Amino acid sequence: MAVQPTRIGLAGLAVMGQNLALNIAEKGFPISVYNRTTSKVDETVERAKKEGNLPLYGFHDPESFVKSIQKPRVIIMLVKAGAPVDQTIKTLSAYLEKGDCIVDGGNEWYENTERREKAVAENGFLYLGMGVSGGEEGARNGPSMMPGGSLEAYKNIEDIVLKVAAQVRDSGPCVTYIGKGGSGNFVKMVHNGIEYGDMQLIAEAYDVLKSVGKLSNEELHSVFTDWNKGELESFLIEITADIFGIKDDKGDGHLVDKVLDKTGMKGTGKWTVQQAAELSVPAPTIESSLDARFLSGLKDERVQAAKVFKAGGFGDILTDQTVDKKQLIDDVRKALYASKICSYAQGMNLIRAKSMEKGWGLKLGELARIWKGGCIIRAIFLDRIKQAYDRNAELANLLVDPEFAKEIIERQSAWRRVVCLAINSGISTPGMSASLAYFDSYRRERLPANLVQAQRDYFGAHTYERTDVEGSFHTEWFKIARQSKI
Ligand code: NBP
Repeated sequence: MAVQPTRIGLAGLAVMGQNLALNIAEKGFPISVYNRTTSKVDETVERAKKEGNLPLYGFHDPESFVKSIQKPRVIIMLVKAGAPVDQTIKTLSAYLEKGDCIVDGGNEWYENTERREKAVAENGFLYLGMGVSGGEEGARNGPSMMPGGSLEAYKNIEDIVLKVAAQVRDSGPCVTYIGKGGSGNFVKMVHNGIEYGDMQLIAEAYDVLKSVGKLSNEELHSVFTDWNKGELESFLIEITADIFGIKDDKGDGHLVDKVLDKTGMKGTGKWTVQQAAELSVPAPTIESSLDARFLSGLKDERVQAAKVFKAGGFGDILTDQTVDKKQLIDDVRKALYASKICSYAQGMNLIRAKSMEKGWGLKLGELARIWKGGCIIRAIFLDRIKQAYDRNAELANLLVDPEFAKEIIERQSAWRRVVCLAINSGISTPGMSASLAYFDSYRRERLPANLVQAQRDYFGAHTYERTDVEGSFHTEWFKIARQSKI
């Protein structure tokens, strides 16, 4: 029990809540904690003692929890998104007072945050939707945080989040006030969509190197370790290198080979793709990474399909050509980097489109800055994105930033070689192929869309525009085509 009122409260002590509460306490902010199931309160208090007698105080009932916090109160909720958030708000609201702030730190759908911000305002409470990235480790030692909603609420928590967030040399704490309404949740959602893209592209690089290049796990460990020293340096490349180094403790060989090829997901990637479609923003790399997860889920069907095609003489890999390993490793690195540029270009453009629709005024360069540390997509590459938007905040697409354009041109031959090799070998590289198609479509002045538009006008009188004369035109295609045959 705290003698003095605590500075802040946190409700929801599962993986994220427990670790974030300890992080806040460690930074010197006395914190009250509460969880529906009280054993988690005791567990957290125990950890706070063990981890250095941190100023963390546990409460088993919501009333004493809320009343232990200094006014205006700030309470972070870290419970499962959806109904549990509504329930927690209801429970806490009974004891809150005008001017108190509720902060949802979960992966919430942005419209739920906007609805709740309005609803709690009726009682005089302020509301923030704050995406938190970095998983368990990030929450404990410094996450990237994306708070959006009431600016006044942000001001009440700013001193805390600036200290609790990951700190990156030369670019500061990985947190900033994102913008109004549900913008913090929206940005966190797209961050997760980009994360899906990154993971898929890395998995494809692995598949090509392993299945076509015949690299062993030891070789893969050393390739990814090496890649993590250059332009691909990032958390995801680093953990991938670690994974290839881990032996199976239940048998021979490496653990990665025993892991079932079936990916789980919680929904933020799907929301990102739905939003891209809603806003007519092309996001093929992120979409292909979601489809790849869906296809991975069809494990039983894939096992049956493999049997059907094996019986028809189709092996797993369609070529046994020997490749120059050194050249392949270099090509795959370049293909991965170029594809990554496309994926981030899509994510950033999706955020910009939403920002324009909602009038959020989001600063894309600032987002790249706060993703540089603490979060799952943290990478040296984000510095280049920040610089691109610093050079030109209105940049239509990262692909046309002069630095990125140069990098893509330098890598495009290698990128095409990898995609062709994969196609000829029967290895699917949906992320790399979709990225290349995105690049090849975006850079072309004229696409075959003229024919699609002519077809639309032919069967549906949808009209078309011309390249040489202003206006809207319709042609009786059928009549003319048939008459000319008579
Ligand atoms: P979970 O998403 O697994 O949620 C568990 C917490 O929700 C527990 O504290 C649980 O209380 C509480 N809860 C539930 Br379930 N139903 C409740 C209800 N009706 N009323 C009150 N509390 C309820 O926890 P998490 O993995 O720590 O994630 C928290 C949030 O952070 C989620 O939105 C998640 O998407 C997001 N996030 C997670 C990660 C990660 O790596 N795990 C990373 C980034 C963001 P109980 O103990 O009484 O059941």
